[in-house]
Amino acid sequence: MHDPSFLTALLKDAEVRCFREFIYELDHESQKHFLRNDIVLKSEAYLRQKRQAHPDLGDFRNFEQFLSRTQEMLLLDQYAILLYRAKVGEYRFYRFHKNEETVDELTPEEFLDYREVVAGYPHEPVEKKLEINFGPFYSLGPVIRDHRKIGAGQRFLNSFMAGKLQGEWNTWQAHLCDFLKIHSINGEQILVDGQIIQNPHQLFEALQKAISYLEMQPADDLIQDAKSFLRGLGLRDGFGDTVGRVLSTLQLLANLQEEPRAENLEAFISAIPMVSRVAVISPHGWFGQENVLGRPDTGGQIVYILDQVKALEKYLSASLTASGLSVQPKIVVVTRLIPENEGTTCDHRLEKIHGTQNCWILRVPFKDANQNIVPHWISRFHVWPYLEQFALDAKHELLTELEGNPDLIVGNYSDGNLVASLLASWLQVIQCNIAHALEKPKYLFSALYWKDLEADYNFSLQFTADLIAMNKADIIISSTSQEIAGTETSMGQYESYRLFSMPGLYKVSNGIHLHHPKFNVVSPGVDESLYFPYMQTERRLENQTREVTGRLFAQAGAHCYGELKDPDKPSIFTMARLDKIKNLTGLMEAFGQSPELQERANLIVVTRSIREEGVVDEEELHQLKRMYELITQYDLYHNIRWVENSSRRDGAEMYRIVGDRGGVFVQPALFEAFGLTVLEGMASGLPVFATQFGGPLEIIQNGKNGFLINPTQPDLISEPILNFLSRAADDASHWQSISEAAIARVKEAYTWELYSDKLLKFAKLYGFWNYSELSEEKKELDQYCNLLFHLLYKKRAGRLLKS
Ligand code: UDP
Ligand code: LCN
Repeated sequence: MHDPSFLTALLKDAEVRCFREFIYELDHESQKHFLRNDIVLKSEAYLRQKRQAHPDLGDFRNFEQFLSRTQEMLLLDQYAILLYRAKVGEYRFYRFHKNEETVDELTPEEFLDYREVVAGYPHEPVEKKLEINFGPFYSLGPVIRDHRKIGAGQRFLNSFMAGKLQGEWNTWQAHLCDFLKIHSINGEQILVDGQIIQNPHQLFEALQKAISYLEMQPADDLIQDAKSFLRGLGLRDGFGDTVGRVLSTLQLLANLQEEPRAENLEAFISAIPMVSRVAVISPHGWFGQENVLGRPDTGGQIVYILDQVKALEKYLSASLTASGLSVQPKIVVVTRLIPENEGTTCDHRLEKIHGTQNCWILRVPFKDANQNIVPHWISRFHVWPYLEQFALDAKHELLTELEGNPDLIVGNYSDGNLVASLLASWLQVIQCNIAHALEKPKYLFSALYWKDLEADYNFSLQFTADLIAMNKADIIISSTSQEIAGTETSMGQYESYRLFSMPGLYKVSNGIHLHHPKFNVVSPGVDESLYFPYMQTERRLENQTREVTGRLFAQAGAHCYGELKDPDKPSIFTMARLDKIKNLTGLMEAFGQSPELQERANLIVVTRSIREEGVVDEEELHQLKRMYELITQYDLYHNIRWVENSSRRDGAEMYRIVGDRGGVFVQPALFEAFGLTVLEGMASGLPVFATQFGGPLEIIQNGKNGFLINPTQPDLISEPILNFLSRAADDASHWQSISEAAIARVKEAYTWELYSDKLLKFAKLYGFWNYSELSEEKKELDQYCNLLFHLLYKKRAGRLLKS
């Protein structure tokens, strides 16, 4: 398409000229590939200069908006190539001719080609490239058309299936009737007895008789006495524990036959028991409970899973009891057994999860090519060759522990999701994926420069595993909606798998279908027994407060660094692992460069280790050294404290102690997929300053219950904190109102109870859909994924496996 008016439609005349000037300016930089943050910051600087020269410049809103929607810009001799975000989950690709001032629209493939050329790869004809395209497998299924509803899979499926139950009565009512016959718990048939009830009409008859009978009984009576009558009609256990509950569930089912509505379907599916055994997969390991917080980038995952299983068990126990079944749910977390345990329980086969009745960590070792157990910890970037055998071994162990198939398999992170895919295929069980953090969008240009990064990161394997697992998954739980399809101006984490190329390996033209109802936003919560508001003093332990206060502000020794000259100032508190992406060094630098901020506050940094000998990871080690350099460079020894901690209980008290003293929490990550510490800080009542890149953008409503910061430049971090602390010093109610709003935000939107309710409803609903409609389409998709796994993934992974 040749469209000279494209820019003029979007920009005013003066703005078109500025756009050209801006490109002219960028042309003088050595860089040829710009990403959005760079584009936005540079265009702001350009406009500032321009305004200085021309104070009457006028309104440039369109220009700013246009560039803030430009996600990437490639500069070639004649062209500027733009990746332009048209709306959530949708891109356009434009080629701007520098001299002619005209614009063409490019195909996505053409854009990928230009990107490879700018990155220095020789042009490879499209015919020679391996293309991966999942598009055709989704052509028949339902699609969420409205981009605002992406990630609301459960709501969509409810309406979709209620419509089917109404519109295709015969077929879908038969599906529903048959679906209710296939469930059993501990080998015992529940819900509908297929020997007695063969079709929807017979089911309706039975329901009418049962309802009439139960209506005459006292609602509070246990269902026990009515059981034999119901069984005679073909209605077995699982509809409720009391007469009132059974009556209400049977009425819901009868309503579903008479007037199928989405609310009825949701309420009915929620009431019936379909899940009692769950397998949670997190292979990477270093998974424990005491002083084991994972290794780089799996800390939050472990915290999430431990809280998740506790909440799921509680929810399942209550709902199984309410449905009249005396069954104890069982949840098994499958992870890696690591013989070199460094004093932890990581070499124990089985470990009960604290605070639960029947949840376990089951550890299965990795094996090498000779089937020998691998003894040492392995970074998450190098686990790939071990996963198939791990899945096979885990399958046997899991079946023994659960005495049968799980009802649901939940994968975590790329490795866990791949293993969950294999297990779900082998056992024919519903698979749920949780990404936690997709590495692809986290590491800039990780696909484009995969070859340079391969030795350290093995992204070719990780991204292939991601593609397989996310397409095979029945349901995908995301923590925020931007994780799926991004925002008006930024790309979603799953979205980044839709179109990309790994030069010399393959090109993905359609890697993930964001509009599929498999996506559902189910945000995690915080453990309310650990993270509660600082002012709830009656719940706090005096001796813990004293001990942790000493550790944070005064104690000397090998586990702390820095000597505060004025410990009574408010604290700027941060806590994270020392990964580069967490950008603790960025915060230290911002603090170092701002004498005003040092005047107002102390900086308190908490990490797992502050000594080189405690660190196994190269990246972490580098960050650790950089922290010491910065402290020296900016002479911060008397303004900072850097403290070790690996206890969650003490970590929780730290937030509260900072709250006591009018401090704030800062999460300065360059990118954060979700950010549990943001929730923890807010739940404790701290005003939180968190990165605008990733999940916090959705957790925090900027200025209302916290603040979003751009962590890419020191002054962009320090200024908003300084402004807030200055205002709070003059007006204590400002601090107070943000603190209260933060607590309220977590309470209303981020609880594990809400999480369990949403996840289990969705899994059950999906189970019904899967049973009724999906099988053929899914089988084809599974076959395609199998091919990718066996022909692409295993071949590459095999090379890494030393015998
Ligand atoms: N954490 C901790 N001590 C540390 C660093 C982190 O207890 O030194 C905990 C923190 O409280 C949170 C989790 O580890 O519960 C980190 O989760 P988050 O989602 O913030 O980041 P991730 O580490 O998963 O990237
Ligand atoms: C991994 C991350 O990087 C965090 O952003 C998440 O909060 C954590 O996992 C839990 O999902």
